[in-house]
Amino acid sequence: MSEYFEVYKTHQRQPITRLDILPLIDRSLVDYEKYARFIGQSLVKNCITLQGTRGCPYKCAFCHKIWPKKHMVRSAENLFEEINLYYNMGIKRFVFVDDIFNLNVENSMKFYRLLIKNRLEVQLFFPNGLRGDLLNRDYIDLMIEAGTIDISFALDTASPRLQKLIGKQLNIEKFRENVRYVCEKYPSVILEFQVIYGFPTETEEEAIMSLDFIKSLKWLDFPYIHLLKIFPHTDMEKLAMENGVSKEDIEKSANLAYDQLPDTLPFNKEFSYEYKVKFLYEYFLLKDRLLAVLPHQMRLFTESELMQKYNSYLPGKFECLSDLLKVAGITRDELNTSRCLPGDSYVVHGLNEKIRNAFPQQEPQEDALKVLLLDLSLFFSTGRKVLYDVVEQPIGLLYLLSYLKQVKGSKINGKIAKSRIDFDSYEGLKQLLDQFKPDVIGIRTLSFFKHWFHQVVKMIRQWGIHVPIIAGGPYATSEYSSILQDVNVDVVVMGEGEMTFSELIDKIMENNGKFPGKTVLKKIDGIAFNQKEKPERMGTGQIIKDGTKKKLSKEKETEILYLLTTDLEDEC
Ligand code: B12
Ligand code: SF4
Repeated sequence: MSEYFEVYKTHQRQPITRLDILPLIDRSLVDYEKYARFIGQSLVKNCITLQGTRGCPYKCAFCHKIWPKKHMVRSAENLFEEINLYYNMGIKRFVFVDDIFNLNVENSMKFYRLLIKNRLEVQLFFPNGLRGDLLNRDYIDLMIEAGTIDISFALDTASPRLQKLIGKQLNIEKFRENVRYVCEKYPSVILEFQVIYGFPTETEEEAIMSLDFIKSLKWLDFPYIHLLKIFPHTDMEKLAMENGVSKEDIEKSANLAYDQLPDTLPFNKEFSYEYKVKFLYEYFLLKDRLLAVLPHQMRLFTESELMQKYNSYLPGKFECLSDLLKVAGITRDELNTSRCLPGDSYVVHGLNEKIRNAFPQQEPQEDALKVLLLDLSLFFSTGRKVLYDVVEQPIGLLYLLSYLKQVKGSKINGKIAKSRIDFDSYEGLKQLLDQFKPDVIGIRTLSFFKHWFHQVVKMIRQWGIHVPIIAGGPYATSEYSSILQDVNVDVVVMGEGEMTFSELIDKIMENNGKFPGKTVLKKIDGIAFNQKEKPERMGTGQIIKDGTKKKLSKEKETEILYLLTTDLEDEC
């Protein structure tokens, strides 16, 4: 380990147990009309994404467990209040990012009843999973009566042995009964389904069991077979290594696209290829299946939404529904319906203004601390094409800034910017930074984008910006000690961010806008930092010494920008 590197991790921060104390997030902090052009995880545009619960008591080995073990919920009334606010603005579609929204049965049922009692004609989406074995028929009936039109069920594996091995412990029979019930009684509900392929020690028979499980369900709309990706610092990494997978293969697999076969799989390439072909031809592309599911999908979604979904789901590129039908060998006449939902359905005109009216702004003071929050969890539109390429609203950053504004008021001038949406190139990011001139930068990303994250922070430094950089969110939480080897990152916030980030900002303000010293940092729960003195920051042509910035000439800056941009586009 380098003589310049020693991580100091402070005490773990206690989770917020009553989520209702958090303010309703101030969505006027982002340009919602820009998001209306894209679908998110839910497959619809013109929606509002919410988080209803935090924390999870389960122990799935592949999970990053960025939230605490205890499951915390927003009360039914608090959720209803937020939904009602947007419903009155004309929004009808609401998406939950939760993994296990239904774990607290009582509160979630109360929430559905509130929607029904108040006659809110909403559409609810649960694209990230409900725990399928915890449902029962009454619960399912109620959630669908309340407006649920999309549910994702995560089976992961149909093998009881593997269920045990990966710590998921799903009651497979109960799960099967519930998914079947939805398929049969509510064929118009869009069903997504998650299976993982390639667990350590998984046998070919076990993999086939999962495929057969899918094939037994008539019909699933979007069944996913994810190739197992083994992420560092997860229990899956330990499990894989205990079962003979080498560290080297794990590291090599990290940079593969989601459709490339990693060497960590316990199967040979032929089997994997046949498996994929079977899945496609014996299920996904079956004419009967498509003829059954497409009319429902077309009734619920616009053509543009459907095409964005199919393009994020399959590696190909469909311009319009006819392309998809051609691949499936289906004519328009064979479908019971000829048109998708009209393109302007669910559009709310003047949404930004309506949101602004609901969240009146306090003008920041002239000397307010400028806090820029960047979400780097989407490559630029010119970058590498990846599966699951959907545009999610940056609700993590909205939570941070809404809370900060609540406690600091006009002393904060905050801005949120998301890659591809608010800046779609390195030049765009540079412009944004030049205009806003932040005093502090906070960044969120997923481990999947880590190389890009480090390139971006390096560039920020090379542009001569030496304000504190605080990393938070999924990548920072799961890999805090690797992230801190990057001299450009000052501190990492782990897990839930509101209280920790706000305390850090407090200390920066108390220190006249400068980053606090190590003695102060050590008293802030929930962070990690490098406690060794760093070497001088090495930006191209730019060195920071004792806080004195040397300015680059304009020509040099443009030259560096050009070099870095060409370099980086190869990376992504
Ligand atoms: C929505 C979602 C997606 C969406 C959108 C992702 C995106 N662009 O952000 C989609 C479907 C695209 C997606 C994809 C994937 N996802 Co995902 N996803 C989620 C999910 C369900 C919700 C995220 C969310 O909005 N949370 C709610 C908000 C409020 O939380 P938050 O953003 O984390 O913010 C809080 C804190 O983290 C912190 N914080 C956040 N940012 C910052 C910044 C600063 C400066 C600070 C101080 C604090 C801070 O404070 C916030 C408030 O407390 C999470 C699980 C979860 N329940 O969080 C997984 C999760 C983020 N995904 C995960 C993974 C692994 C993936 C995939 C790689 C899946 C795969 N097949 O392997 C793919 C990535 C592929 C791709 N092309 O992007 C992991 C990430 C682990 C990691 N280390 O990166 C998670 C945590 C699931 C898990 N438990 O393992 N995902
Ligand atoms: S994958 Fe979902 S259910 Fe499993 S431990 Fe993670 S958050 Fe919990």
